[in-house]
Amino acid sequence: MPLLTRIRGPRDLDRLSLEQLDQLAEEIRTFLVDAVSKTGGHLGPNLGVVELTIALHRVFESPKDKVLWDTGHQSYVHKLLTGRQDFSKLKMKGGLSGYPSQAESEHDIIENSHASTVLGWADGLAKANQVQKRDDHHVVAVIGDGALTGGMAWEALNNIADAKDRPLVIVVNDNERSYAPTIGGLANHLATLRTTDGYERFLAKGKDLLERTPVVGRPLYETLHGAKKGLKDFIAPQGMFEDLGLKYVGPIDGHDIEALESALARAKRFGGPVIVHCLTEKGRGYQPALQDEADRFHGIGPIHPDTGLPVKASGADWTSVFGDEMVKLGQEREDIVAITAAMLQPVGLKKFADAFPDRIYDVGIAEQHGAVSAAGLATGGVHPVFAVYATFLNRAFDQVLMDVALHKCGVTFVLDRAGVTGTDGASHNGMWDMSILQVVPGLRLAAPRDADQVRAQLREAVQVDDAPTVVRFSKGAVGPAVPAVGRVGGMDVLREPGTDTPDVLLVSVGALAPMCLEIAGLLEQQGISTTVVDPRWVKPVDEAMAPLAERHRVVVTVEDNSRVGGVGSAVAQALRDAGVDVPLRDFGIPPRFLDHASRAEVMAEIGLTAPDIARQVTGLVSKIDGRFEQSEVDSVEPARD
Ligand SMILES: Cc1ncc(C[n+]2csc(CCOP(=O)(O)OP(=O)(O)O)c2C)c(N)n1
Repeated sequence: MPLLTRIRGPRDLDRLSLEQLDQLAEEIRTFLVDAVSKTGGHLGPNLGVVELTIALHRVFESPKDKVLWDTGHQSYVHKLLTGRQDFSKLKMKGGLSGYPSQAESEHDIIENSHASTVLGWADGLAKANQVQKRDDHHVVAVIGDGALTGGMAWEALNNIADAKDRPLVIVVNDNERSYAPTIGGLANHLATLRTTDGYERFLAKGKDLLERTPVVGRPLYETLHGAKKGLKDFIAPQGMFEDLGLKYVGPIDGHDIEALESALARAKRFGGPVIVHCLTEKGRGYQPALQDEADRFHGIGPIHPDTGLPVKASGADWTSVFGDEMVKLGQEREDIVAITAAMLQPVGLKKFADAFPDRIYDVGIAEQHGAVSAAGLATGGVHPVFAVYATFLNRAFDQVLMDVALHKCGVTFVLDRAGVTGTDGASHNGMWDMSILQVVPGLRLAAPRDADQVRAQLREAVQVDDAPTVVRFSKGAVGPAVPAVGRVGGMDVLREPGTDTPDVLLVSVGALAPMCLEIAGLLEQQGISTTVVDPRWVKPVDEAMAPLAERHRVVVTVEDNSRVGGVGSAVAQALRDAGVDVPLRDFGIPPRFLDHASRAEVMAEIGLTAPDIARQVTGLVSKIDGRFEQSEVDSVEPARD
């Protein structure tokens, strides 16, 4: 009789025997492999936390107690145990989110999915419990050894440790990996803890042994126990956490439900901040994941469940174009080094790392540190290329501004997954970079439109040695080359208007070039002549932009970035500064958080499609010169599939 389908909420776990809990764990693993192989998602991390999640929900009473997940990619089991078992549309429009989601469940609290924040959240929630005297409410935060490499986690620990009487349980989910094996001194420390027979276990064993020794036994045990810290460090070097003032429990076998429950129950009773160190295995129970050296199936697309092989062969993508060019640059220039924040493979730096193992730095999930360290590297005479997802650069804004730009450091930031990414939801869209970076003095920002431009602009970027440069590109497959038909200033002309008195100047940003050409085609059908220009470097605005704009009746900008403060705003400002009064219309992402759905669905929902934009531009032209009837404007929008 299957158990999983009978679990409607965490309290249904209470009446299960240990044996049944083990059966449930097995059912959950089967479910995860079956479901996630169809939709794609974070398989490896979830396979690793099955027992841990069961134990957490038996010991704590969610939602009264707050069970918090760092990053949230490992919350699928939590979803299953809190009434969400329809995974058929995981990460798809209308289906379950790939992360915790307040809209989905009262059991979900944090949905940011940017790593290393959970301890800050836990600190705040524990303070709120204390200040409101809710003594029977608990806060438990689960953080991976990877997320623990982030500075924010340590800022929080510093605060958490300050209040000895404020209960807070921190579960370190130690699987020794971020995507790849976790790096650094902290990882080494955890490894020492992992391999040492825990102090608690030593004491238990010792007590047992000594108590069986008449006369000297008991007093000796007491003396040993009294010696406490020195002895503890001798037996199990848990010093770092305990020195901070945090009770340390562990290491615990993270796949032994009974041991987990016992440790968590003790931690819950403790009455102060306590760390429960759990050892888990990423990809547990699924051979293809366990055999995947790169990342244990951290995040996958649809796969054949029996083999773990992808259903669709992946074509050339933006990331690999960048990765291959980096290897060439590395061969040509010994001063080029690369940085990743715990995402070597996803950002395309694996080949570079293999070719130049002494010139790659994995800094951990530490984007801020990565940026400052890059400033140091540049000041020291080399040229760092820091490859990072666009959304995660948000973390390092101040460092880009105050360390890299203010110090005129030649650092190149390569922003992968820029623009709408879709299925990972609000937090993963790279839709802020071109706004926040606009304000950075001296920074130059490139938005390549195709693979050739990625290569060319990366090369241009690493030539700049006295200012930050940024190259941003999209997620997924890179389309065919979009050839230039001319050049104005530093800008590529992608389409000439075919008249000396053109109507529209369409400024296309990055990967949206094919869509912009389609818009121009639709406009032409309406008799609206259009120049399409790709500025290539969108910051600073090219000096040729204003004179070019002046020759048109309307300027239209199209970007996959927030409309607020993005390229459109910058172009508008440049035109104003130059005294050019041509009306400008800027198309981009509205300033709101976007629900998860496919990229195409999101783009359609926010009106970033060729027909939508063409229709609006037709309306605008019509308003300016009264050329069209409303029915003609409406007709620009062909029926959608
Ligand atoms: C600020 C930030 N940088 C990078 C990432 C991408 N990322 C998601 S999960 C992950 C690894 C997390 O490792 P760990 O915390 O140990 O969890 P595990 O997947 O091993 O369970 C990374 C780097 C992120 N979510 N947030």
